[in-house]
Amino acid sequence: MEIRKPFVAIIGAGQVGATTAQRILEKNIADVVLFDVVEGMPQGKALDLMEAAPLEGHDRRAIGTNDYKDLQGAEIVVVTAGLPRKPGMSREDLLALNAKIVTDVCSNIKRYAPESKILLVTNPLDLMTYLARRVTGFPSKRVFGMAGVLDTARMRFFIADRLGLVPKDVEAVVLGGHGDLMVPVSSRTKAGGRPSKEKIPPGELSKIEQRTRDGGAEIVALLKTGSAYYAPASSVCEMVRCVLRDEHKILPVCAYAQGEYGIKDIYFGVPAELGAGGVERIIEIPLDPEEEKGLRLSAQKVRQGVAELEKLLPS
Ligand code: TXD
Repeated sequence: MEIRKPFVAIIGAGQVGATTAQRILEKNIADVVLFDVVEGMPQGKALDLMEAAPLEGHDRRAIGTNDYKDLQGAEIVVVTAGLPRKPGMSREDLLALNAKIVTDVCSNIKRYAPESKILLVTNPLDLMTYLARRVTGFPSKRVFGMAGVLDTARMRFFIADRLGLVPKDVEAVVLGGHGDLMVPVSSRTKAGGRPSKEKIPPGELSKIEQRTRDGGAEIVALLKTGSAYYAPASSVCEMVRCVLRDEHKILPVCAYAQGEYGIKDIYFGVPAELGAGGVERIIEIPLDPEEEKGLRLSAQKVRQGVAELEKLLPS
């Protein structure tokens, strides 16, 4: 089967990778190349997805592969390869293991898809996105990560659930590193067009903030054998669509900060415009002093992580 351009390549055909492929195909966004190191598995999943096409009514194509050559011509490469967390593990515990995998994957992206944009998903997210840029040397706007869209969706759902609203009618912003110090920007959340603060008492709102920070761990503790993938896949799909359709939508993106919010030279969750070029622009929104403080702390933690990561890498 011939894949048609523009297509998306997904590296890692596990839970997040395969579910992302399903969403991209069934929403009719693009053709998909699904890559994994496990022989037969991406081919099997791609074929299974294609056999759903007559029922789902889409005309997209997917192939599975163990050969990096099939990345040639990809418009955007989504990297989900790596290990997920087990109960009790932090995202940072995955650093050394996933750094090796992401280094290998990104060297191959550089070789076979040098013009592509790279969307990182593998944890620890901010550090793996930094690593992807370092390994490929791609311009920073072409390398970015998914976390804030997911964390924001979680917060939106929790607020909607509390107020009995339709989740899509709740707006929220979650910024910072994708870890325990992420910053739910409650001053910016809106439910049914009104600030959430008007509808939810402060104590309850801060519980929702904490549940958002713990959102990944809550699912890991329930599943016991892996981490979340339905909402992560929806989040990746949203970002991929913005790029392929050059939407310039503003989303929380793990992007390379170059002085915005007083943060420099690290990958970090900030509001950004996503378009055909990748991260077209980082947007600075007003924050209240507590949120600014939280953002600085979160940036410090990411910076420490980058220092740890650098120790593992050849200079
Ligand atoms: O918000 C976010 N960014 C995240 C991140 C949300 C959810 C999951 N998040 C992270 O994504 C998670 O912590 C993991 O680091 C990755 C992938 O999670 P997933 O749940 O999809 O893990 P799986 O099901 O174990 O799939 C990983 C696949 C698996 O099929 C392996 O065979 C494959 O990665 N793998 C590789 N593929 C290509 N190349 C190499 N070297 C490789 N090594 C493993």
